[in-house]
Amino acid sequence: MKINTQLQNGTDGGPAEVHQTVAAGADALTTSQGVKISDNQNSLKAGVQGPTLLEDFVLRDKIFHFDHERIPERVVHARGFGAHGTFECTRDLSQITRAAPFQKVGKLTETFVRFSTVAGSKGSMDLARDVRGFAVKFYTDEGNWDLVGNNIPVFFIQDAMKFPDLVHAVKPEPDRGFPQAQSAHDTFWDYISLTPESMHMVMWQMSDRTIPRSFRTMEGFGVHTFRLVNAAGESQFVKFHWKPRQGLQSVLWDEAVKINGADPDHHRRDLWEALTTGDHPQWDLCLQVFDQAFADSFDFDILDATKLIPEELIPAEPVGTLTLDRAVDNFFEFTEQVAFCTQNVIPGIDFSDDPLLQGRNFSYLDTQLKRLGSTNFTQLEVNRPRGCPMHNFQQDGHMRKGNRKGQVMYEPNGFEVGPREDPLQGYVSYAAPVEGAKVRIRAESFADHYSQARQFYLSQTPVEQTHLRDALVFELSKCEHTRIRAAMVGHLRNIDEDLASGVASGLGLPELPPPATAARPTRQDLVLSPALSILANGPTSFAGRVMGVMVSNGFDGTVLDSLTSAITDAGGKVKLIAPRVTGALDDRGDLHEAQFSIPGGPSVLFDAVAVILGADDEKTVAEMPQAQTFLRDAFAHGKFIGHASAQALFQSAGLDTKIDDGCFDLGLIDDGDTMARFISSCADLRYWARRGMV
Ligand code: HDD
Repeated sequence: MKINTQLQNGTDGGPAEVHQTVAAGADALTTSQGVKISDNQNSLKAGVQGPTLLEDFVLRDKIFHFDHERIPERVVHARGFGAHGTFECTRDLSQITRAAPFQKVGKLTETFVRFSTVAGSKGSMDLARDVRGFAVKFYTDEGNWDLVGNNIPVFFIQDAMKFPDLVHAVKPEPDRGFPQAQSAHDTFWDYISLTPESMHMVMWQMSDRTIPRSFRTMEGFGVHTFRLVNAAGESQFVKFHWKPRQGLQSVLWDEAVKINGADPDHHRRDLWEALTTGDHPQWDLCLQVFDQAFADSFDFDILDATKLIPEELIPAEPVGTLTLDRAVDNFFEFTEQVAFCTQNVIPGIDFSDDPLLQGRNFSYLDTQLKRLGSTNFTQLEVNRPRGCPMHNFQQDGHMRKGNRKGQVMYEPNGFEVGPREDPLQGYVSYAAPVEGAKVRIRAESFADHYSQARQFYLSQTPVEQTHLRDALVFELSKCEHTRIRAAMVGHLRNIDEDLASGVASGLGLPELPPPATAARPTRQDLVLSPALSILANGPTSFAGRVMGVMVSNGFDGTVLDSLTSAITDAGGKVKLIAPRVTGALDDRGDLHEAQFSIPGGPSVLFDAVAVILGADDEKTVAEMPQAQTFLRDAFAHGKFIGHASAQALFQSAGLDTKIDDGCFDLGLIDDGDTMARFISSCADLRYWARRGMV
């Protein structure tokens, strides 16, 4: 397309402004009515300096549309990031479900995935300590199936009746309108302290699960027990898990706080870069399948969304792989307008009687109408079934397009027009027997609130337990009401006494409050579950990770070359940080363009770092406070650090006497071994010994 760019003056010789006018082959700019626009910079006025005229339909068309560009954000999970993907079946499940994606090994199903944070509004930051949404829409041959999950396998509450209260408690306090995207405030912890069923989820929420390194490094869970139903109408129960091939990884709280300032879009940028550079993230869909006999024998109720089934008890078996392979080309059209509904199921998948799931089934459709403004949101590209046709007699409504043609818009009709029911292929709800009186009651089998919370806490590594305790101290320290802090410690005493006393001491409580009243005593006999730890399920290589390398003029180019090729071989990326973003000259005179200036590229943005300074600039860089913070933070966060000609910076950062086995002198590259050891150590992500934790 050709465009003429001209500087034009106003008719009275007024200030010059840019006008880009149409040239041969280019499209002309038009109004929404298709009328070509001659001037897109100036409104129509009565006289050169006169008032703007009401008849200026070009101006009104443009501003009218602009004024209505915003739609209500999601009431929860407002901040999200979506991507297209493909699901490949790796195990034929036709014996246990007739669900279309699982009928044949190799079967591909298009998907759309949206990750999100729960509490913050659309413009909040990515690294809030929060649960992450993990919602997947499968465009199957038999209709759309939405698996609307989180990165945590349990939930705060057992009954949907409580959801609005929970959300009101965590959202900004209504009188002051803050805090944003935080659970660290009075109303949240007040509500939680009065909701013992939330204790298991609170353990997950205070763990590093809620500060993931990337969307790519977190698990996903369908949370509820669902049903699989086969062609013969037989049913089994199932729980859905997404396991990242990238391995699990989280950041430290201090990193999260700093990342939010340095790059509030850290997670979406990370996924965007992965998608647009061909580093497509993958998750295995794993199923825990079980029958009624297991459900009857299990220690807890499988309908209780505050409980999980340990993988050591029922293994999560891989049945397919999700690959996110395409970024959206318009955020609003896809990520914002995508409408997930838990009730979107397909033949072969059915609900259980989990009261949380039942309530969700009502909420999602309802909220989409509010948000998207019309029942016709199902016609949008991102929401319409893609793997199969949509045929029915629905018509009209706001923004409807593609109504059926002709006289007949109902069924049955004697004109033999239009689609009909299909008793053989159509969706049939599993005929689960139902009995009993109508009651508002919580089942006895939902009463144990502490045993799995304890099991989770004790299944964490010592490092993770410390983080969990510190998170509780941090959050409860933000509560102004001491009664809330004490009440929470009372609950913790039912989970683990050491945890409770650690938190009490971190909060400076004068004495341990009594344990909270518990409907059931905490079980001490649950077997620990290593599957619940992040650190025990980390990556096995540096693939998909980023090494931040600080360079300055005159640096050793061969060290950077060999570091870059070693990182690339390991499947990682290198990003350069230099005093100026234009880059730095190496000792051979070659310019290496940087991605960050030193003030704009703090070490919290990277998985590991290297500092390769040049004699020309070493002193200047060593004197830069941001360069010192770069190194000091990397060191404090337990990162592996490569270095060459960086003595002055280590000295000015106060680290010259602290160099340890997590630091590698890449100047010793001649032995070849240091670089190899550096790269393989980086796969461990952190040198925990430096933080006093092994
Ligand atoms: Fe929900 C959105 C996940 C309980 C009501 N929820 C929403 C999203 C995710 C979840 C991932 C964002 C979807 C997207 O990206 O568009 N929600 C969960 C999980 C839950 C859960 C895993 C518990 C197991 N939710 C839950 C309950 C209710 C809701 C109990 C109401 C009774 N959730 C909603 C909602 C939202 C929503 C209000 C807001 C925006 C939307 O649906 O589309 O309907």
